Amino acid sequence: MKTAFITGVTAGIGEACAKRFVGDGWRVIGTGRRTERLKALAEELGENFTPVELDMSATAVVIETARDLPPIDLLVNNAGYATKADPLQDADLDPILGMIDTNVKGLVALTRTLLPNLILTKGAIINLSSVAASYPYRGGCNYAGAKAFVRQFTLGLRCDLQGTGVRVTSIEPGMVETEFTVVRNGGDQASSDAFYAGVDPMTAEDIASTIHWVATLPPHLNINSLELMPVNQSWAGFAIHRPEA
Ligand code: 8X3
Repeated sequence: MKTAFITGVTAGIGEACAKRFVGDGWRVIGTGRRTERLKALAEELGENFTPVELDMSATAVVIETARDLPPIDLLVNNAGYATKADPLQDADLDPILGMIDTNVKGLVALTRTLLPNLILTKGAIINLSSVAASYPYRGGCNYAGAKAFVRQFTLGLRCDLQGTGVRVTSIEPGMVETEFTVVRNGGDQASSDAFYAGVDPMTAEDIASTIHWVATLPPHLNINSLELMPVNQSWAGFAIHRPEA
């Protein structure tokens, strides 16, 4: 039986991944901060799901947790979030630094600590980046910067792991309707609903299916990066400011 270690399983893409992999006969070790949700997921998924309470911003605990794990075939670095989309000149610094702790430092600490384990199993690493890694937008510089780090970390890690058989993939979704925008907007469900209204956005299950597909490809095949958007999302042009003469 294969084992996946998935971070951030208490909602959204992480939760959908836990369900998808357990449903396909994998053992899943899933982390999250919210005890009640972990408990509910454990009840739903049964003995092949092991819940681990973990805050990815607590780097020392992340390292300790990763050191004690049994052999892992797949690491899904899913945990992460975005802070409010305020222009940096108007934004509070503390939430931004906290987001970098989770989205960047926690991910690096976990991956580094699990590498000997994954090299032994010739496993796979799937990192959740974002379209924001490649396309800037107003109010997104911190989140986009963190996700650009994840993308480039993933590609560089492929070079480091050359010859080990370990596969590494950056998954880069656009609009997925989860708690992502509720969290980004400080708990404002109505503004999240408005953001996704009429878009027919991607679902957490869409991304979980993609991750499952990537993870179960033949071992000689590596998807380096995979960008996904709902059909109704694409790109805007450059913003041009023309000061009045
Ligand atoms: C977030 C992607 O398109 O919702 O990772 O800003 S988008």
